[in-house]
Amino acid sequence: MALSFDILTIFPGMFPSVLGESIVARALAAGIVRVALTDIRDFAHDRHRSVDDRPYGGGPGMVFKPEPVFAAVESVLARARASEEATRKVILTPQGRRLEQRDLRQLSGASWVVLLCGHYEGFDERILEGLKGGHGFEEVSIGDYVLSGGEIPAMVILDGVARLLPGALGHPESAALESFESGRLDYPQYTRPPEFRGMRVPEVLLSGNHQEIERWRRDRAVERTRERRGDLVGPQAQAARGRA
Ligand code: 6GU
Repeated sequence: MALSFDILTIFPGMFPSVLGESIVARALAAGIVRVALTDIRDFAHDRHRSVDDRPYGGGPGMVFKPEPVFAAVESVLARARASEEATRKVILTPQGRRLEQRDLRQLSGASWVVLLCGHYEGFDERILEGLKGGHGFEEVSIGDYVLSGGEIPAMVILDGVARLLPGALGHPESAALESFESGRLDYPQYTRPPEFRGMRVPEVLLSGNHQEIERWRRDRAVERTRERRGDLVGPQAQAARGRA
């Protein structure tokens, strides 16, 4: 069954390039994924179509106003596409819980995913309270850095979820074998030629001995995970994966 995304944004024009290339485009063309964009500004009914205003208490930047955001969200939710259990509603802000591969995996099992993109200095807190309390939204961040809006994070989720859907990748097993699904980083990959600027492909990969190759790959993956990402190794990381 297809997964429908509804994306609410004040910058719908940012999306066509991502929707038009690579895996996401293929998934759309194959009918595995559907994407509907809603321009929050279409729900601003004052003379200037304003979606933002200055923060109470002063300070820099602008804040999303409650009325247009609620009107846009409620308009989208009124087109209920799936049962509540099969629906995930996500607000994208840097204050959210940090997205991980297991979240993408879970989202890929939904039938309907609603993504609300923040912008400016953020949402009026009553939007977050109302959407989390009343409509079952969760607040998600894609990492500990600040972007100018939730659009690129929404594209990150779209891409990361689309490629997990059956039929989206050339090789169905590719998704299961790679970094993070296994709790490890990928092993190093090589292709032809066997020697490039004096650097040789490791002999074992040319040996044809599949057992040896598998062992070499596992060892290299474990080694680089330990070296680069100590946070993915050890009892705490194991326990976290168990909860996934
Ligand atoms: Cl979801 N939004 C913004 N604006 N910045 C971010 C983010 C989201 N996740 C990480 N940085």
